[in-house]
Amino acid sequence: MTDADCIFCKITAGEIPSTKVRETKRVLAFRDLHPRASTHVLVIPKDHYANVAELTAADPALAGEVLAVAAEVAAEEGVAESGWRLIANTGPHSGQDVFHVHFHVVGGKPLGPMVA
Ligand code: DGP
Repeated sequence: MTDADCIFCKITAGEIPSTKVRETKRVLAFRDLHPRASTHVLVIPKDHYANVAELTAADPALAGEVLAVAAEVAAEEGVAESGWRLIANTGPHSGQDVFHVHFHVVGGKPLGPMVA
């Protein structure tokens, strides 16, 4: 399942370069192009789903795999103990720019209060 116009599908296909930090058969983790912290990694399912709701409705097991990879990335980045944040922007109010579901793994500094 891919979307020809999706930038993250192109990254998954190797058509756009990325700095990969972890890869499984169905999940890819790569560094954000515009990091907001020393650890800023995006974790995505390779299949195209627009957002968390689409992913969980279609394949909850895959959603679990994505979360497991996010936790593994945090551990590998050395931020498991100091703390990290998992962010999935969804829809206009969140500022979601890329409509291929992705989880930001952010850490390496105090992140401050969550904005709600
Ligand atoms: P969001 O606002 O949650 O949709 O964040 C999308 C993120 O994707 C943003 O932090 C920048 C990142 N990004 C956009 N295009 C690329 C790209 O081509 N490569 C990489 N590595 N990251 C990208």
